[in-house]
Amino acid sequence: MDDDWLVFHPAPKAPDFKLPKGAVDAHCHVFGPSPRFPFAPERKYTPCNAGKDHLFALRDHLGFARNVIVQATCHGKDNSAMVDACRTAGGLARGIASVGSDISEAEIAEMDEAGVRGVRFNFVKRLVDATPQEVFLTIADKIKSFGWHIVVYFEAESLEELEPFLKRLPTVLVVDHMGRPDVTKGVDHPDFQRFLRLMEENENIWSKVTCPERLTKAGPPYDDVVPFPATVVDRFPDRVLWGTDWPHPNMKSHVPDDGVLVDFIPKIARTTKQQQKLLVDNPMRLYWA
Ligand code: 0GY
Repeated sequence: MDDDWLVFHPAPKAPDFKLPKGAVDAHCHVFGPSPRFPFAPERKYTPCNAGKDHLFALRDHLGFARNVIVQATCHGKDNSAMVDACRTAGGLARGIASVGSDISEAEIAEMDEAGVRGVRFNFVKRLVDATPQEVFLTIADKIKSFGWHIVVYFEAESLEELEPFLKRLPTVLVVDHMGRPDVTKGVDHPDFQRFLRLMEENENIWSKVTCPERLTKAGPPYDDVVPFPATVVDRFPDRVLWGTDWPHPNMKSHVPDDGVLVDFIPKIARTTKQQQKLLVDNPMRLYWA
């Protein structure tokens, strides 16, 4: 692993917040373990091993029932670790894959059978080399008849340029980490207002209200981040998802305690009705219907 890699928390606290029955951790990853599942030659980072057994133990410790495992860029387009985790979970995990435009219908069908329900388009330059928009449009066209959706990862300053392209995509879109706002600018800043307007005007766009540990400047318990996800949950309660982001790739400031992250949830989804939608109803509708 990279010299400056921060390994996930060895013993997260048991959360004080009791998750509703059937709660879904809708954003997490598996890394390897290598050498069984080698990392991709084109990767931009080399993580620690963080395999499915660890992930499922964390799920049980925190009180989640299910996982959505998102293909991490360190595995490139080799989805085998994620697919293996989905198969092992016996219906309790779904997956999001990374694929090329040469993906065949048979390959999509095989992943679908394993539990994959979407693809991820990544626009974060430190994680991937740029992909031509035509490639993404070809992939979108191939996956849409399977009822799959598209997860998009970009940073706030890219949204203005990306917006016309996002509007061309034909499926549900799920934006990772609210498009990574700069929390020092506040929710009223034009950048975050642009993101809220995008959701307002496009009913197919959902948001993961995730990653206070990445967005914070103040550190745990991440109170400086609260207004951002709280606003999104208040305005779009039927189009939000929550996840741990375990094993927290590329964290540099600190190692997050996943139990502290779970205790953040009631600060951003303040009623039991919002919590039920965020943690159970929305992910079940998108991934298990
Ligand atoms: C995240 C965030 C990051 C990494 C990846 O696939 C990945 O490598 O998503 C990041 O470095 O911000 O959502 O896991």
